[in-house]
Amino acid sequence: LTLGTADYRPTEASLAGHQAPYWFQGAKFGIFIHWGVYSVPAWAPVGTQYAEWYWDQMQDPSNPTYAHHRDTYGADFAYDDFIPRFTAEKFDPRAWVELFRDAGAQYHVLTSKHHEGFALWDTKVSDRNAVRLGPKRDLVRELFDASRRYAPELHRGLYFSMPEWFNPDNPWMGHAPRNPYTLEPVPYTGYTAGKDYVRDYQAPQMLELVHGYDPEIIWCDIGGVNDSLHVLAEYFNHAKNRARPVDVTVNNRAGIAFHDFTTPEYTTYENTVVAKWESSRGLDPFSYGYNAATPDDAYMTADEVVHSLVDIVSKNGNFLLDIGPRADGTIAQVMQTRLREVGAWLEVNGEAIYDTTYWSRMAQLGEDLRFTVRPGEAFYIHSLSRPGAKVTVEAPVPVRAGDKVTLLGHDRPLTWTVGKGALVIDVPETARKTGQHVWVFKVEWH
Ligand code: FUL
Repeated sequence: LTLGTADYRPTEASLAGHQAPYWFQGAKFGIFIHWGVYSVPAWAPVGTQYAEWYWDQMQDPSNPTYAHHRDTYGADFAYDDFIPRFTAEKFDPRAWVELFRDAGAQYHVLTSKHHEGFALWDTKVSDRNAVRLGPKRDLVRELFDASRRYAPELHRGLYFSMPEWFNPDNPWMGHAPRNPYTLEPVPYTGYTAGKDYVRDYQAPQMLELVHGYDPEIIWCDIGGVNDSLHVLAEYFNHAKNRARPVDVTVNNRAGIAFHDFTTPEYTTYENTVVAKWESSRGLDPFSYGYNAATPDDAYMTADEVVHSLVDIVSKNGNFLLDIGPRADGTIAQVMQTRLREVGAWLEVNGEAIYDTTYWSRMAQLGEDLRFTVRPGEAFYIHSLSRPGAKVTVEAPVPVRAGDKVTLLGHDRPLTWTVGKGALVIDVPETARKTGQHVWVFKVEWH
């Protein structure tokens, strides 16, 4: 006897029955990883986006990358000549997933293939991949295996670029690669031209990921030509019809109208948006991929990360924070330190973040206060600045006589009053002196 819901069909109407699952709603914080051949040159002019766009930018004589490449590597050095230098020789997937877990993240999303078209998994439809070339390892498989084994509480996702800039078969956005200085054609290493881009290449690759790696998130990028109605119906059916069904999700960049969540990039929404959303950005102020030219002190501080996280969560968003590992698989110390600092804050304050929901007001306007709710249990007041002797939340506030008010990280209940519906919490000096990044007051409903 088989019980279960009907399969999804490849139509917008059928897919519209799918929503971002509860775990994704509650997860709030994930780690994005941009890793590929671009991690070898690892360069963009500081102050401009994005280092993973190196190949595109080196084609453009008006971009500093054009001269940088010629001066550093020579005019005959093709982008694909970086592939053998993408070694992953120090890639320690266990250390990666333990770092993500220590950061307090609930999921990770790795670039399975970026616009450069180099697949990090063992794709059968092209030799342009990390098993045949470069590392000679299935990097997606290794990360997912380590994640399941050493950090099983994390959810696993994969980014996938729908187009490839220089795929000769890509009818949209693609054109065969050329030497930028001579405009002579250069090979698209590992790839055999003459395929139907969507039917014989893009859709089969996405289905290889679905069936071979069981990602819980597919994070498509750019959209454009696609067979996403079929691919996503198959993705959802595969996930729900497994012996142990999984709840999976997809973003809004698959090239069709249907999506589970939207994806503001290096920005957030101004107010609460009830339809699920996820904001992403790098720890690097201008890049997802590693930019070796970025000085350590330019990276986001833990203060900035925690403030962003709290602000985003108060408006119903998730925060997908990106790091760019080096070509050898190591993660710069500054990135590790920031992630661990964020994790230390979440260790104390995570109950005000994970599995919470937004309140009727996301913020107290003009003040550094943000709000979250744990339905039926507690109301949280996040102060983005170090509190003074009193914290005042304007009326109406969901607090009644007998409720307990505390500052997370401090054991002692705080005294409070309600006057004209506004809540005034007395913050003792000991509480004011400790803590960092964001101070969270908890109103525990009785
Ligand atoms: C963008 C890409 O072009 C960027 O390189 C990055 O991957 C970002 C998440 O999505 O559209």
